[in-house]
Amino acid sequence: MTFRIARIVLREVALPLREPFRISSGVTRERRILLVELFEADGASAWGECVAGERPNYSPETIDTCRHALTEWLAPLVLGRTFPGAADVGPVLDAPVRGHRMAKAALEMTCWALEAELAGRPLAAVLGGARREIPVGISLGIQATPAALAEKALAARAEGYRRVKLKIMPGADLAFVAAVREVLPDQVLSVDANAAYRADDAEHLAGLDRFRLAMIEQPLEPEDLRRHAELQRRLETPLCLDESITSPARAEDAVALGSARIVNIKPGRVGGHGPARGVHDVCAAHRIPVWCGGMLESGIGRAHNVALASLPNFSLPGDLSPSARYWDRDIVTPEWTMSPDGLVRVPFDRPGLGVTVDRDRVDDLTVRMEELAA
Ligand code: NPG
Repeated sequence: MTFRIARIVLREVALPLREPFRISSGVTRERRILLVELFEADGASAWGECVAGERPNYSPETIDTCRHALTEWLAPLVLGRTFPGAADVGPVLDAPVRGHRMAKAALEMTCWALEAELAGRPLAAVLGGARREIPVGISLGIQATPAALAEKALAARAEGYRRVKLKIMPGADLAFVAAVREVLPDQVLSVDANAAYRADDAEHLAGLDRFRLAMIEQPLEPEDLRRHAELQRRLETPLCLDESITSPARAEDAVALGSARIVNIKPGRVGGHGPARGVHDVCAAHRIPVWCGGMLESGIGRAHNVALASLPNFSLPGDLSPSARYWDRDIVTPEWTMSPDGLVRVPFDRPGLGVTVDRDRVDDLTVRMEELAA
């Protein structure tokens, strides 16, 4: 089923988080989110979302670099053009533009939603997924004290989360993890450093082995696969890579070097659903389990992530918390929810994203809008 892209609307919305979210490199209080709406020549439309944040503390890209890349370089490559399918969009963006994966992903993922919409099929099915329910993990930001973190972790367990991930950084690690492990002796726990450590912290990080963590995520710099491999050889706990994995080829390198035993896939980080499936397949071929990360997305980005996470090798709980964890009110209906036993349902009973975008709410939250036409 071919489609021709006639119009692209880029909007920035500002969504206040219910609670500030602190990672090793900074805190997010309000999510400035870039939304993409694509219009097909015959009138069909679809939504997508860019995961880039306000500052370059997670990746070099930001919401502003993404808006620039989309308007100046990426949108002109697709506007007025007819595509045989969404899988053909990524290569068209990659040929003349290096990097800018988050900007590309916003556009590429929206094309998948459009394809699903036009075919009248759920996005999850179009991507090749089959899982009806995905186990959900929560990611807890860095708290002021170990006791405060332990309290949050207990509440998360009571809500049913299947895995509790703790953000760590030098000065907020061993004592914090110890406090949580003490109150939750049997819970699946993991930690995420967002690249806050250096190779010579290996001895210190080995101190985490005693907490029986499911994984230590992204301890070192994203570029540094070799030192992750050296660190993995010193630790019992599996390493998981997030920021480091930017493409299927990087995933292959990481596996070949032994840099990770688990991979976090965020389609918005790797350039879209096409490359995300590529990373998934590389990992599946090497028996490396994957899970779907989150970037404090609105319900639109969450719909894309949930659909992707229905693929077979997503065998570990994803950062797919329900809408109410982040927002007083989401921009989609129905909002994303989690069952009492920690599962999110994949909307296989509805075409496209499986949720409806609340246009009035989006309009209310829009702080900037741009329309690009062929
Ligand atoms: O539940 O969506 C969520 C947040 C999951 O911890 C989470 N995201 O490093 O994976 C990450 C982290 C993050 C959040 C990174 C915000 C950057 C900004």
